[in-house]
Formats: sequence, C-alpha cells, structure tokens
Amino acid sequence: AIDGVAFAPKVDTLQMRKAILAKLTYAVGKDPAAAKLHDWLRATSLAVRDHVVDRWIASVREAYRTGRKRVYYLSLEFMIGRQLRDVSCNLQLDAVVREALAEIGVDYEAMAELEPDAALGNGGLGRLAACYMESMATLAIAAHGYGIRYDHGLFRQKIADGWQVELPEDWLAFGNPWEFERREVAYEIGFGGTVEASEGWDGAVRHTWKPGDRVLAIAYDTPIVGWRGARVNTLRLWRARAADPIHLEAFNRGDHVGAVADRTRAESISRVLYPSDSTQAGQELRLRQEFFFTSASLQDLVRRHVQQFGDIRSLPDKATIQLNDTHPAIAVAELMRILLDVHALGWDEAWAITRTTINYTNHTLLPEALEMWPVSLMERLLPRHMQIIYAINAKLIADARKRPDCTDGMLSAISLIDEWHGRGVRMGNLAFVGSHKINGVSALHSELMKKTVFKDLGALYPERITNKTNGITPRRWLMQSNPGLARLVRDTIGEGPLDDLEKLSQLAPYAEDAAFRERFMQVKRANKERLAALILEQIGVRVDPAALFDVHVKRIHEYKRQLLNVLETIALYDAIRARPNEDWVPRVKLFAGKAASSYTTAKYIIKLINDVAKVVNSDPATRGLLKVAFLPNYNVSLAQVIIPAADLSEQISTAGMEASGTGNMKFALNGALTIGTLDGANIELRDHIGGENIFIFGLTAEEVEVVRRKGYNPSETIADNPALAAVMESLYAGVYSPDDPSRHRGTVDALRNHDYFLVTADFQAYAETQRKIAALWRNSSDWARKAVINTARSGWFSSDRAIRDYAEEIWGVPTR
Ligand code: DL6
Repeated sequence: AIDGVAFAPKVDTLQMRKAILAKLTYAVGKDPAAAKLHDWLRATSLAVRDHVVDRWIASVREAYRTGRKRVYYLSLEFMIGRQLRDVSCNLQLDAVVREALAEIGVDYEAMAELEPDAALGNGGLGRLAACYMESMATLAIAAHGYGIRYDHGLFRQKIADGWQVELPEDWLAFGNPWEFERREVAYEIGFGGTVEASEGWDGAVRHTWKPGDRVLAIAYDTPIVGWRGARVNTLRLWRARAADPIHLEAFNRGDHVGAVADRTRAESISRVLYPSDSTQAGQELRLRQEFFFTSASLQDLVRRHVQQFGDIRSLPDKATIQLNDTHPAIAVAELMRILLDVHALGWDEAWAITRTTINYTNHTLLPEALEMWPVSLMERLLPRHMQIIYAINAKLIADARKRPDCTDGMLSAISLIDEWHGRGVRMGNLAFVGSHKINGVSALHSELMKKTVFKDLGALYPERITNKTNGITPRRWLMQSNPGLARLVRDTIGEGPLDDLEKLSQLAPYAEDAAFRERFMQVKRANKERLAALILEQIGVRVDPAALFDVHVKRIHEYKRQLLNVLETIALYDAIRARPNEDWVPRVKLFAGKAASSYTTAKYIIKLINDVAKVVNSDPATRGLLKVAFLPNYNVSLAQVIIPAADLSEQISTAGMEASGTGNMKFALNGALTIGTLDGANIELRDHIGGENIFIFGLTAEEVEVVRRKGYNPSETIADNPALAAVMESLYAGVYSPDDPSRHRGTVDALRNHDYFLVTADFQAYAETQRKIAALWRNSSDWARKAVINTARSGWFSSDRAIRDYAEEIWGVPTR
C-alpha cells in the first residue's frame, strides 16, 4: 500500500526477514533453498500474523475489563478476499515485508497472487459485511462477526465457448494461516424432534425441546485488524461436525459407507455456500445452515454475557445484534427459546430483551429474494421455534386489532404467516417484529421499504425504520487497490484522508490545477496498463490503454441490466460500421460477473456478451475503435485491479430495484465517472459529487412504477427507434450466433413482449448519454477535472461513516 505514514513500523526489514525465515523453517518445515512460492506465502503470512496476535489479545482483554457493550454482526456471508495485503497495510508493515522478501529473493507480487480469495459470499451483502467488520475494528468498536466457515466458497467461474461453467472453489486446499481453530468452543445445534410441556415450580408452563438429531458447531476465529491496528476484532465462523465421528458397530459389520453417513450428513451443513444472491435458495439444507450458525452464535454470545455479567437480563445493555438480511432472522425465535426455555424468563421479559437487542438490515425488495420457509418444513425442523413464532404472531395480530384503522388487508400483510403461497413463514416480517431498528441501505431503498414490503408493519411501528446508506472501506478500495492514487493524495493534501476519508474534499481545488490533473491521469493510465496486460493474459484480447475503459462489473442479473449495455454496444458497433469516418472515441467495453448457477437467463446474457465480443473483436472495420471483453471469475481480487483502471462506471439498474450498490462508490472513489440511473445510492452519489460530474439518465423509480402499472408496450418503443430495431433484428437473425442462429431469440422475444426491466424503455436515453460521454472524453482536461472531483467528493461513502451511524443511532456504542 502506501509508504512513509505517520508512525514508524514496529519492526525493521532485518527483523522481518529473520521472522519470515524462522517461520519457513520451523512452522512450514522447509529449507529456504527448496521452498516454493506457496511456502513463502505461508511463512510470510505467519510472520505478519504474529503482529496481530498481541493486539488481538489486548483488544479482548479491554472489552472484558471495561465491560462495554459489544456488537454482534450475524451474516451468512463474508466476502473477505485476500488477507495478507490487507493486514500488512493496516499494520503499516507492507513496505517492510516487501523489502524483506526482496532481500531473500522472493517476488512479493507473484507470491501474493497465490493467496486464494476467502469468497464466503455472493456479492454486495457479503462484501458489505467484510467492509463493516474492518470499519468496526478501525473505529475501536468491540465487535464480533458470526458466520459459516464454508469448505467451499463461491464457485470459480470459467468461460468455455462463451458459456459460464462453474467449478468448485477450494480456498482451504493449502490450509488457512489466518484462522485459529477453537475445538473447545463447540455447541450442540438441534433439529427436529418433539417439544414437551410441563408445569414449572412457579406453576408456569415450561417447554423442553427434545431435538431428533444434533450437530456440533465448532468455532474458527479470524482476527480482523482495524486501520493502524486500532483494534483487532474476531470473526468467528462455525464449522459443522457430527457428534460421533463414526458408528463403530456399523463399520465392524462391514457397512463402511453407512458408518460415516451421519457424519457426512452433519458436515454437509458447512460444506458449501449457496451460490444465489437475489433469489431464494429454498432448500432444506439452506434452512439448516441458517439455523445452525444463528443458534451457535446466540448460544455463544449468551454464554459470554452470562459469564461476564452474571445476569441474562442485562443483555440489551451489553450486547446488540445486527442481522445482515433475513438469513439469520430465526434469531428472533431462537433468542426467545433460550430466554424462555433455558433461562426460564417469562414471555414479556423475554420479548422485551429480544426486541431491544436485535436489529435487522434489509438488502432487497425483490419479492423473489424475500425469504419464506414452508410452515410444514419449519414445523418438522424447528418445532419449538414454530410454537414461538405462532405466539409472537398471535400477539402481533391482537395488538394490531386494537388500532382504529385496522383492516383485514393490514392483518394479512403484517402476519408472520403467509396464507397465499401454500403457507410460509415470512422471515422479513419475523425479523421486523423482533427488532429494535430496521434499516434500508440507501435513502431511496429505505423510503421504498416503507411503501412496499414493510408498508403495514412500518405504519404500525414507524419509529423502527431508519436508513443507513452503505459504505466501503477505503483501506482496501483505495490504499491497497490503488497505491498510486493513495500516494498522490498523500503527497498533495497530506495524511488527513487516511484517517478521515471525508478530508478528500481538500483535493477538489486541485481539479483546476493542470499539473495535478496530469499526475492524476498518469496514475489512471498506469492502472489501465496493468488491466490491459491482465485482459491480454486472461482472454487473449488486446486493448489499448488510451481507449475509454467503460466497465460493467457486478453479479449478472436482469435488473442490473447488462443487457441494456450490450444492446447499446451492438448499436454502437452498427454505427461505426455505417459511418467509419466519423470521429469515434475508442472504447473498451469490459464486463465481469457471475450468474447464479440456476439462473438460465443470466447465463444467456453472459453468452451474449461473449458472442458479441467475438464478432466485434474480429472485425477489422472497428479495430482500434471498439473492443468487448468479458473477464472470467469476478471476485474481490479482480475487482481490486479493474476498479482503479475504469474511466466509466456502469450503474444502470432499473430504478427502484438496486437497494444501494457499493461498486458505484468504489468506482467514484477511484476517479471513474458514473453513467447511472436514479437508483439506490446513485442518488446520494449524485448529491455528493454534483449533478454536473455524473451522467444520470432514464426513468425514475416513480416513473417505473407508473409505466408498469399502466402497462408498457416494448414493441412500440422498438418500432419507433430504428437503431434499436436493427439491433433486435440482428440478434434475432443470429448475426452474433451464426453457429446457432436461434440462440438469442428467447432474449429478443422477452424484450419485445414484456421487458419487465424496461431495457427498451431506457435505451434511447442511455444511448444519448453515452454519446455525451464520448464528447466529454474528447476534452481530456474536462474529463480529468470531473474525475478528480469524483475522487474528492466520495469520502462520505466510507464505511467508517456508515458504521459511525450504526453505532450512534442503532447500537448505542461509542466510537473513536
Ligand atoms: O447492501 C449491500 C448490497 C446492496 O448494495 C445491493 O444493492 C443489494 O443488491 C445487495 N443484496 C444482496 C443480496 N440480495 N439479497 N437478498 O447482495 O446488498
């Protein structure tokens, strides 16, 4: 990352070199003469890790000594990425590590590339959890992350003949130097079985859940280091283990497979991350995963609390729980079960504790992503929890009935049980009623939440809904991924922004300084050269670093509208061929992203991008003017190379559908201009960087709603737009799929007939905006001015700001 920061590293190069060599010899067991890069990576990671541990232990002790309130962040996903560079950067050890390895003769860059990404997440929500963990440590909040230690994270994506192929990911193949196994921290997690009711000593009815089977949750701890080592928090991930490793009796009988069947079944819970983001996973195993990690985490935090403070009743004063989406929503019922059945509290007291301890973040309004578990499955798997859910529901309905404006429609909307789709438990409603605060992730999203999914619950409990616009950590998304820009910032305005990203605003006056702009664009140019080399190496496509890098990277989803970009790319290609002598701006259209394995339409979009790339890239008529590239296996590490090299950031979702977006923030921070709709946090981005420095187009969320309500006719729009009509015809005719002319007809038909995501409706505005962008690009000093302003004004999007907001307004914990 960046060198020469304010405080001196605690270790010099000689000491680091000795430490690495000692680790190589005594922990890895290798002779330096025979060591491979993997061995050096392990030795280096262990040497750096030593600098974490003392701070970690001190942080834990401090939390016990002061007895302060802790934050528990429950998330089914943590998209962490690589750790060596992150930890070294935050501890200011990067330069020392580099020098030590150089003296030994090890190539740091090549070595660091070998570290696998910890990809325990699908996309936005999981990456947000990772940024937030880092910011909580930076702001010295005593926080614990809880999740699942999947053996296999998000699949590796290969592109074969233009199609996505999913391969298993194996991040633990070479071991994980960043984690500490805690065999002694193990909890029993029950499933199924029966519930017995009996009379307690006080005459009250007590329930005892007798699970039919049990799985063990074993803790694995990863230290999370804050900026400048301010604090080191713990990310505790659970691994599932069978209570009995083998049935000896079956084994002795010769049933060797049956002898380990229970073990295989139990351990499947933490085997693999479900690879879908915006659709419900739906399978029983997924529900088991959700309950497994939620129950283990609650048992763990309750145990810690009782051990430290002696009385469960003080839990809300000393602990606050944040549910990252509905995946851990069963926490509401599980915490109630623990309070009622284990700690023998009365209902009202248990409910008050639950409701003041838990908070819930909603990340999507897409109906298909709102979790709903069949009542029959819940009754079978979690019978005691269903009893509790019914009891919560009965009280909720009874309270609502007391209101003068109560209607049947309202009761049906707020109920925890959906009666319309074959009886299901609405996990969003459960999370809502059991929470102190419920937040959306951008201003627009929070408003829409009040008008749609939580319209009736929001009317009943208006004080509960709040907004916390997402943020990103500048350590990973500026200092580590863009050291050139970080250095330029520091040389120009000093170290202020390193500790408070909003101080980047001091850079704004330099947008008028030609020499500064030149240096800014030189950094961009170097980043583009690095990306161009990567594109050539990965997919064999040669792109010109002088061209406009127009970048669309994120999960592939219809609402994110990669299709709109592709259609416009084809229209541009047609135009260049029709008018070859016009002054075209050379452009590279870069795409990357994974499609959920079951999402066929998204997979066709990937194939279409690759089909278009094949035709465009081999056409001499557009050589040097247009290139299309799809980079496989988008992940955190690839994002760290792509984002600093982008000139233009594509944030073009159908308005009202992207909850926030965080890619939009990363690009702006790195000096890319945005082309975007008024969706999610794009709106706040515009407000911060100024309407003149961002390219906004298309229908607003309100207009989308009106157009859909009235009934939209895409074929009329297409007929009125000759360029778009020509694109549709060429796709239909198989111009881009000569080997299978009908391949993209389904896509065309869907657009012509309903176009739910309003791609055709926004096409003209998008195309016109792209031409304005080309015009601006021709004026390189104006472009650079706006690029500088984008960086200067995106400090507000730091996850430090977001976490400060959570700390003050939701959790009630102090920050540094
Ligand atoms: O809040 C983080 C992130 C938002 O920025 C994205 O807009 C949103 O799509 C994403 N949601 C998910 C999971 N979707 N579901 N469920 O990643 O959250």
